[in-house]
Amino acid sequence: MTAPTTAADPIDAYPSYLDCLADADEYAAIDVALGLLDAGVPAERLLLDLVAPAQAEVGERWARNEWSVAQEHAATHISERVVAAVAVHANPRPTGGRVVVACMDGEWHALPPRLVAEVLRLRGWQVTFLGASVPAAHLVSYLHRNDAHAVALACALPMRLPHAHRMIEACRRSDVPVVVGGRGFGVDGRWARRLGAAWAPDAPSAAELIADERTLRRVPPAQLSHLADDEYASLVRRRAELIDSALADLREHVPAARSYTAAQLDSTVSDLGHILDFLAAALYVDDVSLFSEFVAWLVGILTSRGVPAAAVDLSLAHYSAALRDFPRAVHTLALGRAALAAAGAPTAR
Ligand code: B12
Repeated sequence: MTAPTTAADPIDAYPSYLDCLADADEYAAIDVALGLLDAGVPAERLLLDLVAPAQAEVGERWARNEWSVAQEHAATHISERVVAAVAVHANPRPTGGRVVVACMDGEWHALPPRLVAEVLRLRGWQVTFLGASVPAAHLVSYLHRNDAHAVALACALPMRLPHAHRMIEACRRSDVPVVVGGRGFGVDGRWARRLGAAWAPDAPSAAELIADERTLRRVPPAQLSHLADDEYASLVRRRAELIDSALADLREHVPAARSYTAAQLDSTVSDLGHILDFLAAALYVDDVSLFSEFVAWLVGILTSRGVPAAAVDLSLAHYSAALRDFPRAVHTLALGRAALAAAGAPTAR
């Protein structure tokens, strides 16, 4: 059991709360949270100054390979229970209109928008939380059947941005104003602006924006004229073929790859797909930094797991040769390779 805490501030309680997550001790975690509420800490602060940073730390520990996927899942489950306990404890009654909160299609990070949903509820909105990966058509038909003041869409992974754009447009066609958020739009929301969507960095800003319908609707249009070069669409069409040829290249140049187990093969195919999906998203929003940031992140993940990052360079070089007729893709891959070298990873050729 985790030692009980008597802290009356989320920042003081943070270390012992994190211990509860590390020990997978959900009872102690809920005790910490309810103790803070009983001590007069507002529910909103508890969600944003305790649960949210603890989840970010969970992610860092997973990324550094200090915590397994199982430990991350256990900690996330506890955070979900804590959020539910806080919601039941506060139990505000709605005074405002309905706000629908949902994750983009293919987006499984439901906890961040759940925190946003609870903050909106605490501020009087009647919130319908649709959770993870909502298909665009289903969201639209839901909006048609239920009168909504606004819809809040979450995206944690930049590679989902093309889907995010389709979803934003679908909501617009239903004449429901949209606010988007989550780390997938970039730390400063620059990719939301590129897609022509109102962006909020956090739950309180989202609440303010939703309360100001005029600002929410007055968003500069998307800047996506670069898509006319068809690079993004061609890359998406060739995804499966590119993964196959990159795998064959890897097997030819990295002898160890020829005797990969089924699990190693699966994760290699998944990594090769991720590289292409991030490249496609970078082409979609026409921002090379999206791809370079991803490459730097991938190197960190691989090296902390003892996987040689040189293989990444081999795959980037392969994609670059295969996509030689696509100047934006070639340029993006070249900067990705430079990011790889800057992160200290040896180059392949
Ligand atoms: C838990 C978790 C998961 C869980 C999610 C379960 C759940 N119920 O949510 C599961 C296991 C499903 C998961 C899967 C994956 N994950 Co994950 N995950 C996380 C983790 C550890 C915590 C997420 C969280 O709750 N964060 C806490 C919230 C509060 O932080 P926040 O996002 O910054 O949110 C604030 C603002 O951004 C904003 N905001 C957020 N959403 C919204 C929405 C709206 C509308 C608005 C207005 C504002 C807003 O307000 C919030 C509060 O103020 C993060 C680490 C992290 N730093 O977040 C990784 C992380 C996001 N995951 C990551 C990855 C890579 C993955 C996987 C690809 C792993 C894999 N190989 O399978 C998959 C992808 C699944 C998919 N297709 O969606 C990476 C992403 C890196 C990158 N380069 O993009 C991260 C950053 C981990 C890391 N450090 O590397 N993950």
